[in-house]
Amino acid sequence: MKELLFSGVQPTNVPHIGNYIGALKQWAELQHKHRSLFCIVDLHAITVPQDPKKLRQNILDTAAVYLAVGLDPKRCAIYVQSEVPEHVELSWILGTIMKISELERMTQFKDKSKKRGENVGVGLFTYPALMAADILLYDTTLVPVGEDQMQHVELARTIARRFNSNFGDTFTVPQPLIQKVGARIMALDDPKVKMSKSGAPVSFISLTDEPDAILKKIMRAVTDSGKDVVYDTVKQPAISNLMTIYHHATGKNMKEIENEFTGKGYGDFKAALADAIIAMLAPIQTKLNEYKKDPTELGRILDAGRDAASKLAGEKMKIVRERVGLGRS
Ligand code: ATP
Ligand code: LTN
Repeated sequence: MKELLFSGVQPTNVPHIGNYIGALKQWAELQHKHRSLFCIVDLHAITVPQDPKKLRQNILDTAAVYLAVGLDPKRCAIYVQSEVPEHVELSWILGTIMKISELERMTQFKDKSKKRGENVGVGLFTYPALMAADILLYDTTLVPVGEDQMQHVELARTIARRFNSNFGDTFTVPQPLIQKVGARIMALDDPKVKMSKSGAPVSFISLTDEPDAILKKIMRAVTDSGKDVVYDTVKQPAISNLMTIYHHATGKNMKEIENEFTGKGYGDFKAALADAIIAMLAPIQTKLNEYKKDPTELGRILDAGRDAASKLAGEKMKIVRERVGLGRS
């Protein structure tokens, strides 16, 4: 089967090295192998309150990040979710065959709603229906995401099968694609929680952090009670997390990293890690500044992406409406 790749990032803040290692880095590699759509999921972003002005800016900045990490608009479509309204239409339809109990099981909903207390909108609950729509609308075969999104992709698979069995074969059942190492980068200040854009600034390194800030954050990062640079995610979760970042920044495997720091302490390792992150981000930051200076080019790329996605989405929705019996023939 011809593969089609779909993925997205929420324009909630500047992406961090967890987003890069878990998702964006593999997108840049995969676009060379498969047809790809990369979406800026602004409708998902508003499932928690956003400042409208900042949201608009974040949408453009996220597009610039996509380009800066190496996405090539000649190889893939880059576009804004809300500019292709079929996502919302399909989301509504899929929501009618999703079970409340399925949505109640979603870890992201449980975590985010716990943090927000009473102030939880229905959109945060039905978020997975929109994500399933994003994926199924294009007959996506592969969804490259971080580990935290696995459960949502699983639910999209379940819903594709359910729709196909209720209404006849309509949707391709997608596969998640997860990095072997680095699918879940943990917060620098707490190796028990995932690095997140909505966490405290000391908990993540954003793709736009300056060298000084990177050094400070890495030096302050929590470590384990031991002192050896050894990869053991159970006994040494904090250092193993930092080693995972080092692995992605340098290309060295865990054995090579352990050998490099035998007889040296966490201090030496952290200094080398900060240097490696600074070097990994430098070319991305240079490109990012160039794209941010050229909003016209950015607009042209997003227009072309929207047109390509709209064409596919329009064709698919015609079939879906007919299968469900909506409207008139
Ligand atoms: P927010 O805090 O606003 O929910 P987030 O940091 O979780 O943001 P998303 O926009 O939800 O980021 O995720 C974008 C992509 O990055 C997804 O594929 C997600 O799985 C991946 N990702 C997010 N956090 C991490 C992480 N800590 N490690 C690896 N991948 C991650
Ligand atoms: N829910 C994802 C973002 C997202 C996505 C998607 C990822 C929305 N739609 C479709 C892959 C495929 C997140 O929070 N990271």
